[in-house]
Amino acid sequence: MPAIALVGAQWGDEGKGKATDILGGRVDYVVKPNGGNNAGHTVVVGGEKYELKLLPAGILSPGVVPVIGNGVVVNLDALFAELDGLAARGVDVSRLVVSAGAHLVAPYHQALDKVVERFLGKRAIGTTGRGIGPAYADKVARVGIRVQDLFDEPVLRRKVSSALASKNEILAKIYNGREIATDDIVNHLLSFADRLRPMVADTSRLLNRALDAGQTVLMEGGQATLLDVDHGTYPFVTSSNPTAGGACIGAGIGPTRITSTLGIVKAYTTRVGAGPFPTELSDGWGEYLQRTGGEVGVNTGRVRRCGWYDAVLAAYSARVNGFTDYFLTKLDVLTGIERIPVCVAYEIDGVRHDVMPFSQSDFHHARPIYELLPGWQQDITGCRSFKELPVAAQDYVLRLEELAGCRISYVGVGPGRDQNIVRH
Ligand code: 2SA
Ligand code: GDP
Ligand code: MG
Repeated sequence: MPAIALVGAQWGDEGKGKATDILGGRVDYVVKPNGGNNAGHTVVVGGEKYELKLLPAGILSPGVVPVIGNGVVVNLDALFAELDGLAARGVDVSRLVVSAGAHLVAPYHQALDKVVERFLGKRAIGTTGRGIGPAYADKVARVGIRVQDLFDEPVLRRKVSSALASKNEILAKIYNGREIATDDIVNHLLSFADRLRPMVADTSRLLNRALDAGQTVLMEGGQATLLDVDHGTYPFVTSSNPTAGGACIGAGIGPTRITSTLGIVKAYTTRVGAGPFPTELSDGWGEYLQRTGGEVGVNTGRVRRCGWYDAVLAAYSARVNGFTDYFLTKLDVLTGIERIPVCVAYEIDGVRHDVMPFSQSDFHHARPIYELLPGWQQDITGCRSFKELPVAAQDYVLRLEELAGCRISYVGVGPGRDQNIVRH
């Protein structure tokens, strides 16, 4: 009855979609516990490229039941557009199950997201503009609309009306003085109700019964640890808990069910949006990693900021998530670099820090202290066992493992489903 939590260890885009996809053959359910259509996973299957946003990557594995958990915020326009797009490409989307407890992203959430970013000006977070923060804010303020509300029209109407009452003054400013009418929102949401109804279930019950029956559940975290609203680089974070603890809450599975916690970590570091990033490269190497690694946001098309591997960050992530294993992705992108810098500590206002500082003011001043590791020149994209890797590449992985305090059980050497090395 194993439950596996799969979590991004850096600032996202580590390759969680690909990791989920390759585990897909061994699991029965893949549940997305957090986030919404701000996520973006690129999965390459048999040379075909799929870009998933709101749906869990498990939808691409025929034997898997994909689940949208209660911790997700669902934009119904985005959900059906994505389902229709995949169906048109021949993917069977009929197995999808959606939690009755998941919250909805309404059009006014998106409008608020954009206007708040505009007001913040230079201090903007660099959100994806998908209304994620405002939808989670309503959830916590207890004025959110949930999937189950679509099937009780009087309740839906009451809830939309009270959600709008608290924000119509602000919304009127956004929409040039025009208030949003409750009816417009209610009718828009209700237009999806009939199509959604057969997919809706008590997903916590479904998943726990599956675990009781000896089936395997994979929780596929969106975003990543350093974007976690509690453990990330606040306020430059998303508005959910994309860590292993958050996965339990967002799926309705108790922590004692988890048998392995897999951290996905890239062999270098990237970040989209604003916020501190000690190993960021503003020289030609940043551009080199961006180009060689194809680092462009799946959702927004934004170019990702790039930097060297940060071992302090990886050890922090291993700690707050209790990782049992790391999946190190994109090792192939480093091929051809003569000496590869790895950040092993920070210098903050003249003092060396071997662990993540607890103060964000300090983290904003952190300067990387690098160790230089020998690189390799041979193409590694065809390697399928650890010993096939050049010795320098093996040593790079082993040094990262030593610094992370958690074993590196998988290594990615290309975007394809089969381009991996399994060590344990
Ligand atoms: P939001 O929209 O409120 O969640 O934004 C808050 C911060 O979280 C970051 N964030 C992400 N970072 C990396 N990847 C994400 N998904 C897409 C992708 C991003 C894209 O896979 O490429 O297409 O730009 C993601 N989602 C949220 C965001 O940049 C803010 O820093
Ligand atoms: P996610 O948000 O964590 O699922 O990651 P994204 O899909 O946004 O970004 C990861 C990108 O790296 C995708 O384009 C993947 O196809 C690609 N990728 C994943 N693993 C590897 C790898 O080992 N090598 C290479 N070259 N690309 C990879
Ligand atoms: Mg992504």
